[in-house]
Amino acid sequence: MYGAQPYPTGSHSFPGQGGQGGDYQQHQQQFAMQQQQALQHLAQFQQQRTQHYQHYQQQSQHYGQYGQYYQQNVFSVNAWQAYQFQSPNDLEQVFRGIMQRNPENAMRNAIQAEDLMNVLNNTPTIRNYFGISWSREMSSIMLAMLDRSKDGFMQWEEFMELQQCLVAWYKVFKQHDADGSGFMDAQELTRVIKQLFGFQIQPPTLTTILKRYSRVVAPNSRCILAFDDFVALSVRLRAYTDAFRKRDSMANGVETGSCNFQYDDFLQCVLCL
Ligand SMILES: [Ca+2]
Repeated sequence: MYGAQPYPTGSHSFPGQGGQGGDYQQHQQQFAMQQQQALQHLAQFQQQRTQHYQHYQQQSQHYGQYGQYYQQNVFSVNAWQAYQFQSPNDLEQVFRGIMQRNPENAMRNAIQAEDLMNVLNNTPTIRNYFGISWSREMSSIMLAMLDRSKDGFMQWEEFMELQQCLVAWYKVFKQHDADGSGFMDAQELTRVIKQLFGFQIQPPTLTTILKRYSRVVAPNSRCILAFDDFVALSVRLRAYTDAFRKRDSMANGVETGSCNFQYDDFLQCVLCL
């Protein structure tokens, strides 16, 4: 029996108990295989993450340089410091606290849009920082933006990255809200989209954006935007440009500025936000 096995196991294989030795070895092989599969999954995940960041670092001929802004600003702020926590652990405690309230969340180690809304609205330091009330709809949009695992849930890493984005965007917003009214001017928005975020969009698109996201006030029919409108716009601009870029590059190896969408693919891209 031992002779039939490719690798003699010697004293490690319970001499005299051939059957059990075989079971033990089988278990060991199974365990090694599972371990290898887990390692492969981890390597795959790390590779995807690296590709994702490489994608944001790439120069984009047709759609602008948002990647540079993202790298330099989103990762240079400290969300937990902005929220006046003592350490990142305090922010993680808030996340885990809300997660544990729903067994479905705890099972997945993640939260849902309503939980995100509750964290933003009910954590005093976070609420004071932004000074607005977040809607369920906005929370869904923000969750979808960073749902890299595509499971409809927000894991801690995705949550943390969203907080970094929000703080970075809020700093930009405040810089352009000179009178501290809580609104940004249309001209400022145009400048931020083009010069800071670096998206290359045409005047008719800007007009469309203003019609959809701004409100008109007296005097002189000024167009102004609130912070949550600014976030909704920033999320969609980023996500749709990203979706477009991916399909453009995939089709040709280089960006052409145009791409083909299948009907269902298109619906999935827009309906998830
Ligand atoms: Ca997720």
